Amino acid sequence: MPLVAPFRTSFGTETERDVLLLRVVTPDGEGWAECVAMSDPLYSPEYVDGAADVLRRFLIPALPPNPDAHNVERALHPFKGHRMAKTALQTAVLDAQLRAGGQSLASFLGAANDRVPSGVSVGIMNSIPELLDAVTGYLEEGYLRIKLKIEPGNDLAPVRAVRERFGPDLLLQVDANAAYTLTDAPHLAKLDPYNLLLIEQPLAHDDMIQHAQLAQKITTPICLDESIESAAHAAAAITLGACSIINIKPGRIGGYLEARRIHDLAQAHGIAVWCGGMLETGIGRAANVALAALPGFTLPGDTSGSHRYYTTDITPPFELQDGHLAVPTGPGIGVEPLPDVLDAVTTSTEWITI
Ligand code: OSB
Ligand code: MG
Repeated sequence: MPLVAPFRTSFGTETERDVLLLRVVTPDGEGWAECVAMSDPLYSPEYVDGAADVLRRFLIPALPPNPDAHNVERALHPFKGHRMAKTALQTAVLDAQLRAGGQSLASFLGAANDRVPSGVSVGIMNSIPELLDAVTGYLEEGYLRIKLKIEPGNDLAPVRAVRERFGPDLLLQVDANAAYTLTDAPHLAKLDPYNLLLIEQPLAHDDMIQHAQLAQKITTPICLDESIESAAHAAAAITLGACSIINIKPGRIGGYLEARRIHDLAQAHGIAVWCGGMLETGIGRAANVALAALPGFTLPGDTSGSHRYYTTDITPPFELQDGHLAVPTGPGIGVEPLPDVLDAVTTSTEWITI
């Protein structure tokens, strides 16, 4: 699916997404989920064709006879890694289970809100004027928080320009996608005066100790994304002081059950969480918006409207109302693909019977 505009991060430029959707048909009904793996293993070791392979070869054949989210999680546990593939399978089963029982995912997870505040993740631009135009457009649409992607050489100047143009009240944060090392601490400290909400994943995903050391050297709160692959990682990060905020992406950590565990753990420790994104279609977005409605999600997420990503989404589009997205109320994830749109963008289909 083509993106409305190229999305550049410190790890690469995306112009389209190769989306893997799962449709699970059980005796009780059917469910949908989206795998967030990208085409290339640049954000994480997973990639979409690898996810399809591990699903086909190992994960789907391991499904228990009467699958539900909990027994699927247990059945997939022996397989190391591949959390994006596992999330898709567990979520499709959970959607089927909830649809059969007439319960929404938001209600199942323990949502406290019927709408969630929307932030937007702004890619690295070719020039500052281009960046200021993009941010202006998003603020006019009502986005409540701006996240700037940064990388060495594209950090202080864009942050300064956006802060100067839009003033001290703008909720502003940055995401480095692991582009720095601890030796950059004095440089990253130059972001301190700009009063950022947080800096997301400044160092490598396995630099947990180094993040704790960086936290002693800068005043901007550190938020971890790539480093948090499980609730156990979240517990380690909190204990070490490696972060004071966590970006929860269900796809990265193996599912919505584990996402809820991280939420509960963080809440118990006074750590703020927010819901990240992976440029999802409406299928993945619906589930993320349900999660973001839990009470510990106290910061706006990368839960943007469908048109920030796609001209034509495969579900009815999520649209901003006063800077918020409504939490779906229907059974399961509450949305389904529009058959005609889905057909038009489908490049291949495979049925696997077990
Ligand atoms: O690091 O949060 C990230 C997109 C793809 C991969 C990684 C990231 C992102 C984003 C965009 O920042 C989030 C979104 O709007 O879906
Ligand atoms: Mg990130």
